[in-house]
Formats: sequence, structure tokens, C-alpha cells
Amino acid sequence: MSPEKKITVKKQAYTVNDELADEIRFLMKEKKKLFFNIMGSVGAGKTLLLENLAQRLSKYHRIFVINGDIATTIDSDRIAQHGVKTVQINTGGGCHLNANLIHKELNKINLDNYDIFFAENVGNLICPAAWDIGAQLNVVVVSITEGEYVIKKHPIIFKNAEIAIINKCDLDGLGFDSDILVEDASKIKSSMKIIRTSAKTGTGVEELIAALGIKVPKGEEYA
Ligand SMILES: Nc1nc2c(ncn2[C@@H]2O[C@H](COP(=O)(O)OP(=O)(O)OP(=O)(O)O)[C@@H](O)[C@H]2O)c(=O)[nH]1
Ligand SMILES: [Mg+2]
Repeated sequence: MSPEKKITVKKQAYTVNDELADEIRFLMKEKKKLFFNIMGSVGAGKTLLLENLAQRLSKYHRIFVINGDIATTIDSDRIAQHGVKTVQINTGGGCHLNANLIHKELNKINLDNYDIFFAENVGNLICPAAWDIGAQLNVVVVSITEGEYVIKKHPIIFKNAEIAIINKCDLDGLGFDSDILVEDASKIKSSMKIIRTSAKTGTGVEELIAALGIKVPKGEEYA
């Protein structure tokens, strides 16, 4: 294939994906559903944060979680233990979810049976940034154990997100000031909502629920 033809095919793939992503977003809005894309590095704590969210929210909302991974059903099994419906997509070698994979899973269920949808994207800070999956909000998770340069080195995924989570704050004391991660995220995008969490202790999870715009009964919301 000539280089020009290769570029055209790639452009077409993005266009088809973006159209389908818009369709998913439109449908979710029309049906008054929430759909969040949780992206982030390998091992940053995406699944443990989703376990926290499932545990807190399943009392009040019907939740459906789509987990993307190269192999295994470990993440969907972990989250399902908290009383929410989950499905695992194994991408084989694929390094990201895309609108087509999400659309196929949504087509298998009755959307009216759920209120809130989460997708846990494949763990890395590169490929998921380029593929719109039709979510209303993109969230990117990094952990302080990834070091002081992790946000600076991956600006694109932060540009494409509305919420940045700096996780594993219980492990502070790694020889650098974690404020630098907050500064880097806000330099990349001044409107970014930045939340420090520990998915291990639960710190910051209520703040995250509020930032996602998820309603909980009076007295249980983040002040
Ligand atoms: N100390 C501490 N450990 C955490 C925290 N969040 C996650 N972990 C641990 O970090 C490891 C990876 O967490 P996961 O939730 O599986 O991370 P992930 O981002 O879903 O990883 P992948 O799906 O493989 O990309 C597990 O051993 C978690 O228990 C945290 O806030 N603090
Ligand atoms: Mg995971």
C-alpha cells in the first residue's frame, strides 16, 4: 500500500469511529444516562477506583461497567463483586477501546436497565487518547508511584480529559513533591478538575463522585 493510501485509510478509520462515538453520546444523552471513560496507566488504580465507586453507588444507581484489557476477566470479576453488572472486552493485542467495541456491548443489553455506564480503558497513556468511545466525560488516572514526569510526558491524553486523578496518595514520600503533578495537569489544561485519591483508603472518592455529577442522597454527598 502506498504511504498516501495508508494515511487515507487511517483517517477514514478515525472518522468512522468518531461518528459512532457521537451516536453513542447522543443516545446516552437522549436516554438521560451517564457514560464515563476511565483511562490511565497500567496499574494506576483504575479498577480499584471503580471498585470504590461500585461499592458506594450501587445502593442508589444501576451501574454497568465495561472493562477493556488485553487478556483475562480479572478486572470485571473484581468489580462485579460489588453488586454491579460488568462485562470484559479482551482486545487481544489492541491497546485501546474504540466506539465500535463499546457499541457492540451496548447493543447486547437493554440500556433502560442501567443508569450509569463506566468503561475502563486498556492501561496505557497513549492509545486511548486518540479514540473517542462516546463517553460524556473522559477521566485519566495516574499514580504518584509513576514518578514526577508522568503527566508532562503524556500531554495528549490530559488534553482529551476533563478530570485528572492522582492516585495512590497514601504512598506519598517518594522523594518528590506530588504537587508537581497537579501543576503539570493544570498547565496542560487550565479547566482540568484535578483530584487526589487513594483507592486503597477511599480518600477522594466522594470528591470524584461529585466531579462526575453523580447524585447521591442528601447527607452522603461530598461537601
Ligand atoms: N497503595 C495503594 N495501592 C493501590 C491504590 N490503587 C490501586 N492500588 C494497587 O495497585 C495495583 C493495581 O491496581 P489496579 O486497580 O488493578 O490498577 P489498574 O489501573 O486497573 O491496572 P490495569 O487494569 O492493569 O491497567 C493493585 O495491587 C491495587 O491494590 C492506591 O490508591 N494506593
Ligand atoms: Mg484494571
